[in-house]
Amino acid sequence: MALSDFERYPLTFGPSPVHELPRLSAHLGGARIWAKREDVNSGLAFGGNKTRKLEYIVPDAIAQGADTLVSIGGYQSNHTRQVAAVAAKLGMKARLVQENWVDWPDPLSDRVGNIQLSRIMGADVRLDAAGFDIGIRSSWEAAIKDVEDAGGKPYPIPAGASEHRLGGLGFANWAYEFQQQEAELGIFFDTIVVCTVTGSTHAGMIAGFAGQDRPRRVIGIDASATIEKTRAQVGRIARHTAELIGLGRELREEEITVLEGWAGDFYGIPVESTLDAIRLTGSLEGMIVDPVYEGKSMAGLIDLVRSRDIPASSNVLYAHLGGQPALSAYSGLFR
Ligand code: 5PA
Repeated sequence: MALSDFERYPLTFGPSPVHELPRLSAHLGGARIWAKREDVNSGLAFGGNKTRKLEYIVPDAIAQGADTLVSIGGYQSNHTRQVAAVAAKLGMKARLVQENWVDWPDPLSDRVGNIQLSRIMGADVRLDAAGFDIGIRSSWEAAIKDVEDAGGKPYPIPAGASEHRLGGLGFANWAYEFQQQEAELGIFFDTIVVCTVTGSTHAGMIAGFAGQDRPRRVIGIDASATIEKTRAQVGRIARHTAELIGLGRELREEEITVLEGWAGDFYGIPVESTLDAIRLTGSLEGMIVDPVYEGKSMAGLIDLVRSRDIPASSNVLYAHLGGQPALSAYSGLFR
């Protein structure tokens, strides 16, 4: 099968915008930096990377006759907020397990930002005391059973829609969408920088770009602070997705690059480089990145450009995956 054989339920506005970040590029004095913006990809509750993944998952949920999307994340999960929006859009219910993934002192963490939006959209939001883990959780399996026992038809969507058979397709498609956009611009981007946690965003990109003629670096910046799990998950999903879309060859080890160094010690806790990146991107470009994900991948990009690990001759694309609603739960950082 090829990617085009998979059904896609449109949830986005179309191709996400691509634009240059000239003041950030000049400030760093190296590579030319551009952004592709999943934070403005949809009219559904601020969109983001999961909205794209869900475009390939929704047809399966509809085909199965599901009436409830069941998913999981932290209190400030962007993913569960996007699941809630998609459920509303489809006229389905959403049952969301929100675990206490981040030991963060803000007393409004379970009320503002993403979780507030999910509640507004009518999701059944249940808090759970369990800590961070990108794997399959018993709380989520229990929620699926709960829905079944109550006579519903659950459709399970794991954390970040990653460990789902179709989870990598959204960003494999992104890679082809971008290839078209860069052809129109007449610029080749040799390096892509993307935040990675549950893995299917980065993995999908790897699988999609692997089928294109010109090789490029797709650098994942870990924001999970559980690097081994994320690296393994990215590799597994990339290989599975490559097979699904008929790549016709094995992915090479060097095609799977997840770098550590910007996550700090804990998922969800920003470190100095995160806050510097948030302020720099905001003040130079008016582009907002969050303290959990994009601030960390932006910190990675900044360092890689400054150190010339990404050479000054490069055109580098920063994949902005969304996530700004969580900023409300981090207000204390910017007083
Ligand atoms: C998330 C994920 P992956 O999980 O596909 O690797 O994407 C990482 C990522 N940027 C990057 C933003 C803004 C994200 O929201 N978020 C998760 C969530 O529950 O929101 C899946 C963890």
